[in-house]
Amino acid sequence: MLQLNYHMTRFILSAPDIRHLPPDVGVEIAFAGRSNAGKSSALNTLTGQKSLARTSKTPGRTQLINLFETAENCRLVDLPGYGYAEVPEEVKRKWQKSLGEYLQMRNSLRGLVILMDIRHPLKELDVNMINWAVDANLAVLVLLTKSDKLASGAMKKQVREVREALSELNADIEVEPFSSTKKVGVDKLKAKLNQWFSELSIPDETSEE
Ligand SMILES: Nc1nc2c(ncn2[C@@H]2O[C@H](COP(=O)(O)OP(=O)(O)OP(=O)(O)O)[C@@H](O)[C@H]2O)c(=O)[nH]1
Ligand SMILES: [Mg+2]
Repeated sequence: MLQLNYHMTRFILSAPDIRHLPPDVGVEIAFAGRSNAGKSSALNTLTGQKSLARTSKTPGRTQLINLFETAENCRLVDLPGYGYAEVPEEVKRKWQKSLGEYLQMRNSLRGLVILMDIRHPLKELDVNMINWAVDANLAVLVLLTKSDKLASGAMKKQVREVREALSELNADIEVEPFSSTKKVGVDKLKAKLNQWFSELSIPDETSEE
């Protein structure tokens, strides 16, 4: 099993749509979730780099498909959030379209880390995303973010409830609390990414003679 050093992760590029992405080979794991869920913060915490991915108090910060590379053919992707109403309709349409295209067309996308604020989990769009990912045969890890915002008892109750709700899907989805500020769940995230990068690589069809 690969043991990647996530601190070595470097930025590759930001793409407005999938036509601007690098060749579709290797394994990509994308961070998805509602606007403001803490996707970009989780990437920074994982990589030990304060401003690798751009974060903001204002939802809708990440508007492009941002690619990072941890090792050769092992990429992490920071996606724009979904479900944020307060952006101009035109902008929202454009970025939700490229998000949808990325999720549906990108061959090297093998897994999704789905992040939900632990205080507001399993909103309709989250459930849709999880169901869609399961149907599309993507591996899924659910992180309940900002776990520092709840007391220990309430935090554990939320984790248990989300686990119970998702167990009905029979889809082997791990659910873990996560906090970027308190560094909770980082080791679980690293372990899952190592597993996925090791197991989910697909042979490069173009290299077969
Ligand atoms: N208390 C607390 N705040 C957090 C945590 N993670 C993120 N935040 C805050 O939540 C806000 C949103 O974080 P981002 O990482 O930018 O969220 P995002 O999901 O990338 O948002 P978009 O790019 O807009 O979709 C910021 O103000 C962060 O500081 C956490 O673990 N604990
Ligand atoms: Mg972001």
